[in-house]
Amino acid sequence: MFEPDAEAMPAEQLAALQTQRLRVLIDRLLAAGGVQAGRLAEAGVTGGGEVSLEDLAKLPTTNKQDLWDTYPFGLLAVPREQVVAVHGSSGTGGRPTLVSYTKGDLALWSRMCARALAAAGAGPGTIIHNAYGYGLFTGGLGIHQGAIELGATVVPASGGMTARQVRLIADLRPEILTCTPSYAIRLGEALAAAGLTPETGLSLKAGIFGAEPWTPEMSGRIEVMLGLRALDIYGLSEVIGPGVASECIVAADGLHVNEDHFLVEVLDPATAEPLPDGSRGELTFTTLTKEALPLLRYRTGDISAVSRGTCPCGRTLLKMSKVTGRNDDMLVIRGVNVYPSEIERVLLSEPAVAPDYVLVIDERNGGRELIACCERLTGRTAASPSAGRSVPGAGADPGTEVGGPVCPQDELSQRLEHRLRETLGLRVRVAMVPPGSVPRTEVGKAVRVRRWSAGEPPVPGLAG
Ligand code: DLL
Repeated sequence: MFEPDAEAMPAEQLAALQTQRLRVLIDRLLAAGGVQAGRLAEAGVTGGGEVSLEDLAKLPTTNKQDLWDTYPFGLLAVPREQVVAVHGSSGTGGRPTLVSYTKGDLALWSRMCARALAAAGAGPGTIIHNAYGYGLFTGGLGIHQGAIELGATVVPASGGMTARQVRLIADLRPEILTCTPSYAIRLGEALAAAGLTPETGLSLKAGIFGAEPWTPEMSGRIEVMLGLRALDIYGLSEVIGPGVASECIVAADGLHVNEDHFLVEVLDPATAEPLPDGSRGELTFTTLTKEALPLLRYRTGDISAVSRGTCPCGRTLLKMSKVTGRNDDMLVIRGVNVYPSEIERVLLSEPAVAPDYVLVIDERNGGRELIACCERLTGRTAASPSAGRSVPGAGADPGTEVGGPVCPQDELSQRLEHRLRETLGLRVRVAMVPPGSVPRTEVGKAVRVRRWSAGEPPVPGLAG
């Protein structure tokens, strides 16, 4: 553990620390004035001293709209001159969400990312290949600063230029890979094409993947392809970036939330009422110690559940389950609500299907038909199981079809269509497209859903 005193703190001590930090935060918000102070005053809160953790649900919330309304610096709780960096995300509709950091915030963020790296087994000197994009996106620089804080050796590969990344991985032999799960697949394919697989001595031991939803099925595929343990890391620009929560390599069954700094609640997305542990709802965070942009009860839109208890790794920090999607990712197809991740789970449960896919909403004839475009797995996208869970069907010679007895395309599509209808109650057309048709992520987050309203299909190889 990077900060064992905090990460393995007894529950009562943690609650006392959170209470004390919450009170200080409320005093700071009131003193800063602006939107959050106004809402606190409306709720009748005049000072932090009167607030306890039990009162949290009565306090006002914040959301992305507040950041947009006050763009770019309206929610600052420090003088503008104390901001040493800004980051953000391009966000929905092209509107950037910008967030600010003081020197103290950057130091905190580095420690949170150092915790995540240490939880994956990294330590001083461990070589970390960081393929999260560097720039306004928080992934690249967040992990970079965390690696330095830990004393590890970071390779700032950033996203894209995959051939160069293959070369760097071959030459520098990193143990840890950090990137989005969709880019891990892209990299795995490129490494395999260059003859670098777990069998030929790929050096990777753990991967820290996040920034987009990914299922356990996707995780299993990545583990087989790259011969590493695939761990999840979660975060969002508004709260700090990556490092809000991350999985440990010991248990790898949920993400430890750094709740000494980020107080977490799970709310009913419709009513905003708090939900009990174990129930899935909207993750809501209060940043207890951030200076430039402290946020009270920030509603993320991300769906997950939390559970408490001491982990075999020794951490007492509660765990959140994998984020299955965002409120606004939900597709409504002929009255059925479905998250892309639910479809992913069904598609990837079929060993003959490659791990990349794209969902097309066909709106050409005034309707809303859903088409799942998948590729058949070939030797290029397969590798023998050597670490983690084994995936049936993996391990073929390059260039051969894998996935058990070769079945015709039509039969495979029909099987998947049947399974999707059984599991989700949804009629989905499954189109098997030629290898290489599904667009690969070169940088950043995968776009899993595309609309088709007129003209050429959005996925080459997809017939009308
Ligand atoms: O994606 C921060 C990050 C960078 C996290 C690198 C992990 C690794 P934003 O660009 O602001 O920040 O996007 C935040 O991405 O609200 C979620 O919807 C989604 N997201 C982030 N991590 C995960 C994850 C970064 N592990 C938004 N699983 C969040 C599912 C994730 N979704």
